[in-house]
Amino acid sequence: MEKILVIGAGGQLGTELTKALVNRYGADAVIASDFQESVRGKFDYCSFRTLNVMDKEASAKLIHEEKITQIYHLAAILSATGEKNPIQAWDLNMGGLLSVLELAKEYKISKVFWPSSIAVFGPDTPKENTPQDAFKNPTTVYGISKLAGEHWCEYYFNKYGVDIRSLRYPGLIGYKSMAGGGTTDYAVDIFHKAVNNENFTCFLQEDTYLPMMYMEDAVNATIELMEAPTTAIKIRTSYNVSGMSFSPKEIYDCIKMHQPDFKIKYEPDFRQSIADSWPKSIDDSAAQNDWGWKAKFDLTKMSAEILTKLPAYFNYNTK
Ligand code: AKB
Repeated sequence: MEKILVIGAGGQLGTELTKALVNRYGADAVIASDFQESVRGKFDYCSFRTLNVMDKEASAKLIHEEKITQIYHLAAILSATGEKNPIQAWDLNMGGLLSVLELAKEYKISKVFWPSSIAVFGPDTPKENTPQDAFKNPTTVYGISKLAGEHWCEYYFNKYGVDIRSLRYPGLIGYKSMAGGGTTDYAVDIFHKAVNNENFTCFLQEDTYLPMMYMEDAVNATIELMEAPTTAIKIRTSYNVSGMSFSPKEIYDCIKMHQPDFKIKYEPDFRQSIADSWPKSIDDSAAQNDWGWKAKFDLTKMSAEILTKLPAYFNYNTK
């Protein structure tokens, strides 16, 4: 039987991916883990273990005792938070990955998933329809760690046969978690402000286009990649995946159609230069061709769904 360990399960992606894995493989097949004990309550439907991925001994013990066969390693410090403490971001993002790769080799883990990001690209990357193999000169410590991580993943596949698979996520937008310190996270926050009838101050300029993806698409992409036959996986660094692209003005206009009184103002800060260094849209033809990827949500469909479901999920009183 497969036994799946999700590391960093309490974050934005982990919260939804863990649930999807349990729905698919059953509660007995999944262990959620996070270094924060406080997220335990999110996982009343499966086992939860407190785990700091930097503690290699504790990770090894858990993998050994629970006979783990697959790992989804999601723990990371995102772009904006990473710029406030670059060394800490590097230590966690690189140290965590290297520890998981070593353990995967040692314990013969059958499959590992590790998220990369559009942050691997930089100011000299073509901005429109950014190709899979485009030039990469990341300017954030997060992007540098993701680019190095992609090469480590490929190295462990080539050298040790570790079946590690990865996606370069765009900004992920869901309604089940608060924003997590990313540059794209304004597009998570904006919904919370809108449903609470508060004004929104956006830290990016109104015309800043970025690639984004609804969480349901991100979860599906992840599971589809992990279930694809090994022979279909031609890229062992990380796959470009595309969902939608929009600017702050466009998402605001979309929300305003549902909430006509909603107000926004723009106060760009240090995150503007991070956003400016990233692509505006992504070419994901390799993912489409190799394992059949196709996103289902556009901005309109995503916004309607979030505005409907968010208030009840967070128990907001939105009279
Ligand atoms: C971030 O903004 O840092 C992340 C990402 C694009 O990887 N959402």
